[in-house]
Amino acid sequence: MTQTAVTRTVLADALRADCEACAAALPPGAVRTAVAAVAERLAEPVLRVAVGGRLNAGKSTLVNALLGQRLAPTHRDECTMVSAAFVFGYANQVLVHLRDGRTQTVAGRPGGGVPDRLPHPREDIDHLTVLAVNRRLDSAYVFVDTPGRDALSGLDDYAMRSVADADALILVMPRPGEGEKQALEEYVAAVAGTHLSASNVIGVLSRIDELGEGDESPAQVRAQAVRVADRAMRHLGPMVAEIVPVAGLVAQTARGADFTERHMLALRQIAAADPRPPALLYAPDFFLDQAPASVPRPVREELLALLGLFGLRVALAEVDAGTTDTEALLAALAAASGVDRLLDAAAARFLARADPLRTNSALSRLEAVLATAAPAPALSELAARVREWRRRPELRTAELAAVARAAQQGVLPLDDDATAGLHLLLSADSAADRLGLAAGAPPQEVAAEAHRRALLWRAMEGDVPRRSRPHVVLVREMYEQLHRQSAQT
Ligand SMILES: Nc1nc2c(ncn2[C@@H]2O[C@H](COP(=O)(O)OP(=O)(O)O)[C@@H](O)[C@H]2O)c(=O)[nH]1
Ligand SMILES: [Mg+2]
Repeated sequence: MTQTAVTRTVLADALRADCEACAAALPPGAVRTAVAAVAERLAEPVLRVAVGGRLNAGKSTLVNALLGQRLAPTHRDECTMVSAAFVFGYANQVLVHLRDGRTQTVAGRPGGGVPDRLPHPREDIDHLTVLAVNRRLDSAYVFVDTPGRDALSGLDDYAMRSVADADALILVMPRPGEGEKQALEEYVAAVAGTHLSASNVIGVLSRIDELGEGDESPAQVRAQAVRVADRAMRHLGPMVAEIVPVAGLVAQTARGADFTERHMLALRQIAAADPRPPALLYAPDFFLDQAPASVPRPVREELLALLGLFGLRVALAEVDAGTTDTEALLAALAAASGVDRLLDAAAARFLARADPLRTNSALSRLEAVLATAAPAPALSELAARVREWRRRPELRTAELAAVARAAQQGVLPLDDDATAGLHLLLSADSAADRLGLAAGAPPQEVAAEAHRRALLWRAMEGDVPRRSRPHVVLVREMYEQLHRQSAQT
């Protein structure tokens, strides 16, 4: 679970050179600034990951867990309604980017993060950049906390702008129950026409501690969460790479600095109580009332706020099993929360593929600039280069996202083998991975599998509805491209 830096930047560097050449040939103005901004971001070896989802899904809590510090506001106030990117800095400051293009610097909250009040009304603010001296931040990711406002899925127009600007998305999913299916449908609708699909979206089933009746063991809760995640995964198919269940509150505590030796001591006193009240962890009030007298009520309340009943169950089991060290306990809590698995998934699916993901989102931003700019020779040249870039199989994410959506909606009917193949094509990077072969598979094997898949999809061309045919052709062409590439090596 190490967060290595973004190291591979082959595609990003080459695209950056194209942008710089174009910017140098353009007259000063908004278009040149926009192209130069794409180049500048390509020069920063970080991956921008947006965290999206509906109000109260647990996005900000999860962002704090990922950051290992409580920088994102998780209480209800106006600041949770603005997108915020968290960036390593040597000062505790917040850059307020206004809609009129100005940027104002304000002091961060004491200890770091978004202050309670901002010097501008929310409507005037485009987004925030939160600088903090953070031990985990100077690594590979910039996490962007987004506000879900009106939409059930949380991806309304405002949130979508920061999502579309990111290289990848962590979609924090609503708890199951009423509105679950509707919210998933809304997510699929909201990302129509974007590059978002299994190639750059990881789902998180959040607040898993709230599943069930409340008296289940942590293992039972996790098992139930896996079932719910599987169900959502079957529903979303190629629109998300995978869905990881996470108990965000426990994760935030496990990776943050709020749980101290004092809390550890209290836990040990609770564990040592003999007899332990049998109903101690059945309900919050039972815990508050029945914890041993040696643990003052305010500390009981803190423990409950930091861990919830789920976290308390995990923690007490750890202490019962002999854990006495705070760091060891927090490591166990992090593992039980699911956040370690999420970080592993992000490392494998995002960080390991940072080069194509960053290049892809840069191409999208360039395409947006090119779509509105007045004609200029330097821009035509850039546009031609962008079209060339987009023919590379690892950069066809927008087209593939459309295929994924068609498959998810049943417009493109696929059998299980083709579905699994499409998922891999979207969510993997190397030719072997995209074909479901072992890493380091010999070129002949890669070529043969790519050929087999190309033939399968060619055979489907006549069978699918007419409007889905272009999708089938695209996938077939991609397999042919993989075949040609591996046959050449
Ligand atoms: N029990 C529980 N509460 C959570 C969890 N994650 C967040 N919350 C609480 O839910 C509320 C909303 O969380 P927040 O992260 O601000 O949600 P957001 O609106 O999606 O950013 C806060 O009071 C959090 O403390 C969780 O995993 N378990
Ligand atoms: Mg929030």
